[in-house]
Amino acid sequence: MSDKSYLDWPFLEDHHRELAGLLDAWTEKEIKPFEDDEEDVNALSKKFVRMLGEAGFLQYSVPAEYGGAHKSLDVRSLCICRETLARTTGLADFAFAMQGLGSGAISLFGTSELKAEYLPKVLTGEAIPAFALTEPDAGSDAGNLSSTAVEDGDDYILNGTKTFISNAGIADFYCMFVRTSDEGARGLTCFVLDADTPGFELVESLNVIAPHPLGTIRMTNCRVPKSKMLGKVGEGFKVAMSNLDIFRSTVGAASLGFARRALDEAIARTKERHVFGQPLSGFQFTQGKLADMATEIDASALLIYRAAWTRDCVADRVTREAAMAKMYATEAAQVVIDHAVQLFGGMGVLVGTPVERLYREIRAMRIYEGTTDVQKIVIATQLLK
Ligand code: COS
Repeated sequence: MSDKSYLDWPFLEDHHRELAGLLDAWTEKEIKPFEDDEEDVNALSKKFVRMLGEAGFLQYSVPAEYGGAHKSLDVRSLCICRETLARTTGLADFAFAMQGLGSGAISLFGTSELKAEYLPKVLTGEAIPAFALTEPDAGSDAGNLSSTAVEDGDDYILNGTKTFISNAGIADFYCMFVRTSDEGARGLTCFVLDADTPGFELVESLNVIAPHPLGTIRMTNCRVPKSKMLGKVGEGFKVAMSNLDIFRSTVGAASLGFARRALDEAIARTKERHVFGQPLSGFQFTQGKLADMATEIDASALLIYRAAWTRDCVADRVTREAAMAKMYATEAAQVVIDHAVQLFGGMGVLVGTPVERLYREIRAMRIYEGTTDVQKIVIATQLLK
């Protein structure tokens, strides 16, 4: 059983503690039976979205005016949900996270009409959203993307290709970032594009080491009304980065969930495994590893809940704090999980064991929503301003 003492930290309130307990019990009962299932991730992810919606946990993905639990997105609740789900399965965490990240641009920048049209369906799990920023030639350098939107009367005509898009193929709508002028990062604009818009297509699904719904999509002369714009013309980069400022801390939280699970598994294994006449846990080499793992976990949690609390209670702009939390927690979790694999020996690389799954799950976290290298640039940019 994971250490829960962090729930008493002053960053959290009683309703967070209550949520952690409720979701933990629900996950154990409802999600755990699917822990090893990697067969049809698109179908399973959709199922998880429905289940999370029916159980009421998607109320953390939208603001209160549209059925959510809090006036605005509460980052501490999002972190608790991701950390709790990730301890059991990365796919359930993914399904939860994408409801918030995919619709975050609407929650933050949408008109009241757009919020009323999309957010209630995100809350119930009836609609699946996606965040479409990355392109074949613009990943880390997101401000350099080349998909276009050209004004045509009351509409814009969108063209271009996006890749590594989570929920590609199963999403009902996409918050789509496109270029409306040549002014670099200041020339981007965001639109909501419905998946059934003529000219929109899934090009291919992408299969990655920890499978989840992911793919490449293409827009060919997709007509979108101006009323579906999020923010103003030229504000697309700001819309994307403000969204990431909220969700980057939660990527850290999911990694923290993976790391906590790895430590739990390692403690149980080293107590029960006997070598040279005593439990593995009796050796100081083992104890040193366990101590390092626990310390990295607490350090990550402190940075994550500091960033989340700052966003919820102190400041709108948490670019530095969120980048630090994401960078530290994802890198630390990779090391923690690697230690767990080593302590398991041969069993640690056997396909289907929990630590083997965690080893695959954690790798992408150091890349998506901004690589560790991008987080360093973001932090340094803030320091040097
Ligand atoms: N929140 C709100 N607005 C932001 C923002 C944030 N976190 N980051 C940038 N912006 C705004 C800037 O303030 C600027 O707006 P103004 O013209 O009104 O000042 C606009 O977006 C363009 O940003 P610019 O690139 O000029 O920003 P900076 O000089 O502040 O930052 C870096 C430079 C490299 C740090 C920035 O381009 C960046 O964050 N790049 C990383 C992109 C990224 O995360 N890639 C991975 C995507 S993973 S899906």
